[in-house]
Amino acid sequence: MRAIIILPLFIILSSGKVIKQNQEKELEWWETTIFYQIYPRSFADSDNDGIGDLNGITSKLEHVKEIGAGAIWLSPIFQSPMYDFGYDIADFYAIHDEYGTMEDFEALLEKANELDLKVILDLVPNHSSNESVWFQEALKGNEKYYNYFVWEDGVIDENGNMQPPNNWKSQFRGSAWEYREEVEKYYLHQFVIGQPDLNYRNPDVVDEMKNIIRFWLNKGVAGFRVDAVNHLFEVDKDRFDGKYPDEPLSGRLDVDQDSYDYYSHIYTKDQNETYYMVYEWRDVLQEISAQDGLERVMMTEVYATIQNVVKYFGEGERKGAQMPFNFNLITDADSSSSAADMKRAIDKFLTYKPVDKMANWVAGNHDNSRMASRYGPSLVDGINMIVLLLPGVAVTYMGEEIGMVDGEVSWEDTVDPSGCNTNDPINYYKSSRDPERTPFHWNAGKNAGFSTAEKTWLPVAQGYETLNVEVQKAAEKSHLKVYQALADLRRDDVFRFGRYDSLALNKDVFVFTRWYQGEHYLVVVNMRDNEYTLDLTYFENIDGDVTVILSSTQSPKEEGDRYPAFAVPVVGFEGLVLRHF
Ligand SMILES: *[C@@H]1O[C@H](CO)[C@@H](O)[C@H](O)[C@H]1NC(C)=O
Ligand SMILES: *[C@@H]1O[C@H](CO)[C@@H](O)[C@H](O)[C@H]1NC(C)=O
Ligand SMILES: CC(=O)N[C@H]1CO[C@H](CO)[C@@H](O)[C@@H]1O
Ligand SMILES: [Ca+2]
Ligand SMILES: [Ca+2]
Repeated sequence: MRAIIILPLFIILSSGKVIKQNQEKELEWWETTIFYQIYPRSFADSDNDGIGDLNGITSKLEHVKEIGAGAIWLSPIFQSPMYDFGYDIADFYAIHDEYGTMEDFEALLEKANELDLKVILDLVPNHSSNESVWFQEALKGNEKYYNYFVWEDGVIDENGNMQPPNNWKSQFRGSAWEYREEVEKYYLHQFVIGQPDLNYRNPDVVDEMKNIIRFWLNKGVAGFRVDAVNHLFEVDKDRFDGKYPDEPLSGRLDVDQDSYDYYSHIYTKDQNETYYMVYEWRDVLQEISAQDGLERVMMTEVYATIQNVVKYFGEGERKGAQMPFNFNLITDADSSSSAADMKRAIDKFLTYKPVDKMANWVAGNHDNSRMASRYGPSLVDGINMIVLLLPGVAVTYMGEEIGMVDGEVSWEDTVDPSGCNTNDPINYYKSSRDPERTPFHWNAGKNAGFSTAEKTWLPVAQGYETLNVEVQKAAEKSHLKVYQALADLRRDDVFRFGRYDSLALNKDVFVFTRWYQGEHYLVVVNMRDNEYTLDLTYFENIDGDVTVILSSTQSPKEEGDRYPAFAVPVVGFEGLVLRHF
């Protein structure tokens, strides 16, 4: 009976135009690479002040190369008063002094170049810093810079007190408006008070941001990850008699009125002008690429509906971002997910993305609890198998290659505004992003080899004595070794061009296949601590035996072990890459 069901499916799959296109297409450097995200404050500290820096990163680039990544993406390195740890930029054209100098950055680029690693910077276009020259000039009444920001009159309440213009809330709680006596107006800040939003309805701001992009591309960076891009535009207030309208309630009852999630952000997010802005930035990237032939990339950070996320790819002739980040492995699945949930989370992006665009896979970043904590340490290899072997670009947040977990950061040590603004010494940790930002674990030495300072900017997470790069390099089997093997496998044509199919074999076991020109692989991830014997012949063309190519750290299987495809045993949380000959 199975043959009858599967046969027509096979014909449809193997006769489609899409397949031919994929097979014939020459891939750009970014389409086959792994992007490794570095949070500069926490990677390596070269001068031992407890804060990571550029020279630290340069000294550790070999690690990035060794694990098999081809590009680094640096979280912001620009001059900043650090109210939001670099996402509040005071000078978009300068390096933050705690991180080093422009010469240090140039040295980093040179070293990266030697190692054939591309460097991507974080562009934070939505806002600048209240300590930027632009904002200071605005307060002094310099009209050019005054118009760089979004200003509005306050309203007088029944008691005669001045109140913010409307109910818009900051992503970090409280009003999104802050009063400045100097100009007797409120300015908009969708994020912290120190992050005044830039006014994208002003062509000068649009030009300035394009110049910033050109400045760094001309220095030799290969592209940008663009922060919070769906917050760029606020609604056009001329459509509302010149006053920004209140946002409606979201209906969520689990959060209070000062919380961002209490409202539905129909006027401050996902405005359609945003997409056109991104297309224009892509034009700037193309302009530089035309000079030397190297394709420059843009990745957009947008937490939005999948329909809105894929709009950043562009429309018809209008090219947009090559990688609108796919956060579904962060937002739609975790340790409580079933295999079916996992399948759905993965299929979501693949289903909505345009057929001729690449998917991308992101399981963690500096804003979300670490992958090993969300999925549980036992699933680290399994999730890395998914991220690195699915069709598309892989993104790794530093530490995922060794399975780093969230650090514990006490209320006293908490520095993230998202945690501090809760003013809640008990529940702050639910909002704080410090746990996923604790220093990188290099070895079992002082401060995990990150720094020899007495105190590091965030405490080092517990357990680093056994969970670190040095230990995992020396071990026979480790997350690091599995990761390296995956990065190698990824170079094979089957993972670059191969077709994809997946199944939830039962409530716990997720399996996908990749095949190309007679090569056929299966990736098995058991998401629970249950044992099973799997029948993999549910997949088209899988019969006879399968051979173990790679197994997770806790797996009892060895490379080369063979099993009949209709009876493959798996232990709890096991991850396997199998080959069918
Ligand atoms: C910038 O905003 C922060 C609050 O985030 C405040 O503490 C600081 O004084 C402000 N600086 C200036 C120059 O307005
Ligand atoms: C944005 O959408 C609105 C309503 O759908 C439309 O009227 C407007 O022209 C669009 N703006 C742009 C820049 O495409
Ligand atoms: C999810 C999120 O907010 N990510 C980034 C968005 O931008 C803000 C402000 O720049 C950053 O703090 C976040 O890291
Ligand atoms: Ca330092
Ligand atoms: Ca904005």
